[in-house]
Amino acid sequence: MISADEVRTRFARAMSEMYRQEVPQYGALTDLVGRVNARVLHDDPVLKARLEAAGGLERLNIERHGAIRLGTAAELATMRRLFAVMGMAPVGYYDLSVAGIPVHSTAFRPIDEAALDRNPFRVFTSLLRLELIADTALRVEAERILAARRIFTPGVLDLIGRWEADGGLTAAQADLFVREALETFRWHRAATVDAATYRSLHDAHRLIADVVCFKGPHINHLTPRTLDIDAAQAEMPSCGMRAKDVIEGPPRRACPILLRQTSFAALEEQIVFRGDDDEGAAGCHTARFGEIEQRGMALTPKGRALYDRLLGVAREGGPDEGPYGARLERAFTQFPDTEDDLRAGELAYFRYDLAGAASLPPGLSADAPIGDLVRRGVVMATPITYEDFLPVSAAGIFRSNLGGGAGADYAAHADRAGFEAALGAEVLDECALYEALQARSIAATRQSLGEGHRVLR
Ligand code: OOG
Ligand code: NI
Repeated sequence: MISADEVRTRFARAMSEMYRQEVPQYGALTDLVGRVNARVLHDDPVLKARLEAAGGLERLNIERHGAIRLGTAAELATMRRLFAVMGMAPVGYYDLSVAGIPVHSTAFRPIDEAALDRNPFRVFTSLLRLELIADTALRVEAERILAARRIFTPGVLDLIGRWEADGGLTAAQADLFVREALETFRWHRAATVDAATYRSLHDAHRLIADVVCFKGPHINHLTPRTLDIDAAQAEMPSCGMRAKDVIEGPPRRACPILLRQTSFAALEEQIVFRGDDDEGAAGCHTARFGEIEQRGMALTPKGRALYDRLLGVAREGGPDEGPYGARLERAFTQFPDTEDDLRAGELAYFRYDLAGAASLPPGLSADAPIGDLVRRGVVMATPITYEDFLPVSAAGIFRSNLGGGAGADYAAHADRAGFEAALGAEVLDECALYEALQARSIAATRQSLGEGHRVLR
C-alpha cells in the first residue's frame, strides 16, 4: 500500500506540472519565488538553520496551495472523499458572502505535523451559494445545468470506493488515482452552455458563470510560498506580471504572523460556446491567475481578535489618513513584534522542545511554568506556522481576479451548518489543531525533562 502522504505528494506534483503547461506564467512565478527564497536563505543563516531544524527546508520548494469552486452539495461531498485518499481533511469555515461573493468555503489540508512536513498541499474549496441569486428563473437554470454535469471520472469514483473499503491503494492504483483525479481539475476551453446563457449568468455574478458554465472545477491558481513577499512582489512586473496593488493580510513584520498574499491578474482566455454550428461561437473568460504567499505564525483566538481589530482600523481609515499601506503599518504598531512578547501575551502558538540535554537547573522542576523553563534556557520555543487562510484576504484575492464591481450586495449570512450538511462532515477547528500541537509538545518536553532528571539523580 502507498501512504496517503505519498499519494498527496504525487498528486501535487502532477497538478503543478499540469498548471505549468496550462498557465506558463505560473512557471515563471515559481521560478521567481525560487530565486527570492534562495537569496533570503543565503542572506539569513539564522532563518535557514531554523527551517532546517524544523524540517521545513525541503517542504518549502514543493509547498503549494490551489483553489477550486464547486457547484453542488454532491460535488463537495465527493471532493471530501477524494481528498481523504490523500490525507487531506476539511479545516475551517469561511463565509465570503459578507464580502459580496456568493460562496462559502473550507480548506482541505493535511492536519498532523508529520504529514504537513512531508507535503502541506492544501486546496481552498468553495461552494457556490445559488440560494443567494435573487432571479429565480436564473437560479433554476443554473441548478439544472449543474445537476447534469459529472465532474469526476468513473475511474476515480471506483478508486475512492476501493480506498474506503481497503484503507489504502496499491502502487498501481495510486498512479491511476492521480491520473484520474487530475482530470477533474483540468481546464476546458469548451463551455457547456451557449453564449446567451453564459452572458446572463455572468451578469448575475462573474463567479456564477465560472462555476456553472464549464465541465469541471478547473484549478484557478496554484500558490508557491515565498520567504519575502515584498521582494517577490517588487520583481513581478519585470517578469511580465501585473501584480495586485496591495498585499493582503498583515504588514511586513520582524515576526511574521498569519499569512500575506498577492496575485497577478487573471488571464483572458479564449473559450468556445455551445452553438448551432459545429465550431461554436468564440468568447473569452477570465478565471485563472497566479498567487504567492508568505506564511507566518499561527495566532491564538486572542491574537486573532487583535489582528482582526487592527486590520479593521486600517481598512476603515480614509485616504486622508494616508495610503492603505501606511495605515496598516500604523495600526499594527499595536501588535507585539518579538517572540517573547507574543508568547507572554498568549497571542501566538508555539512548539516547545528541549533546548539541549534533558537536565534541570537547581530549583526548577519539569512541571514549572513553561515560560520559566524557556527563560532559564532549558526549553526552546518555536512559532507554529499558520497553515490556513484568511477570509478578508481570500475575498480580496477573489475580487481582484473577478475584475471591478465584482462585489454584489448579498444579505450576508454565514451558513456553516448548511455547508457541513453539503460536505457530509463537520469542518475541523483550526485553533483546536494548533492548540493540540502546542499542548502535545509541552507534555512531551516535560516528560523528557522528568525522565532526564530521574536518570541524573
Ligand atoms: C479562492 C480565493 C482564495 C486564498 O489564497 O485566499 C484563496 C478563489 O479565488 O477561488 O485562494
Ligand atoms: Ni489562494
